Amino acid sequence: MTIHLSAFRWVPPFAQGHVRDLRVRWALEEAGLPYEAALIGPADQASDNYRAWQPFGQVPAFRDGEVELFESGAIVLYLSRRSEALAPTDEAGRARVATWILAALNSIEPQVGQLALTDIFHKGEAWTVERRPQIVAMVEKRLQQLEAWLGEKEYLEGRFTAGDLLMACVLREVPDDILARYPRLETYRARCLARPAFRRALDAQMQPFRENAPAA
Ligand SMILES: N[C@@H](CCC(=O)N[C@@H](CS)C(=O)NCC(=O)O)C(=O)O
Repeated sequence: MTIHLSAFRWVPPFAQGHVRDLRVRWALEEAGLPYEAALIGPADQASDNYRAWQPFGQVPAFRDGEVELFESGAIVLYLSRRSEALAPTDEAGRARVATWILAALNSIEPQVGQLALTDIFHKGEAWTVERRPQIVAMVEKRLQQLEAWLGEKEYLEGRFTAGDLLMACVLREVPDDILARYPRLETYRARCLARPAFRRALDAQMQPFRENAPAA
């Protein structure tokens, strides 16, 4: 049965390459699973039909004939149990991958997301000028801890897993000047993002944006 993944037909340039279907596209590419993108726009997002698939009207949503899922983390976790490219096959190894998926989304992304919010949507506003140093300190604390865990390893559990995939997606949103203070993490992020599967996923997300760009 064909895998369908929802994605936006078009988003403004600042969001292009950063929409969360990218995480799932990347996982599918690593796993070698073909899929079709179900491209949607604002009217679809608000429709009952789409809300039955993704209750919040967001992307991504996923179906493969066996399951219907939303939440990029849940989808990547599901895929990690179907492909050795994304996780070891033993229960202990799978549990470690789930741990890192949740660590990326629960322990690192909230801080990184706050920083992105202040820098992208509220840049220069008085309250962000005051608050930003505290947010940066929170982000840096987590980066320091993550770097200590990574040590000399190439990936969080030694080999590449879906945990690295999500961690790299989260680290992608950390401003370069901040990540540069953590050279091992900087190299780790670059190593993950250099994977051919990531490049293919990114290109696949960008293609409809190129095709559907509004006329100038
Ligand atoms: N926790 C959700 C977040 C999904 C999400 O925030 N999607 C964004 C695009 S990256 C979206 O659809 N935004 C439009 C909206 O919220 O209406 C996930 O990881 O799947």
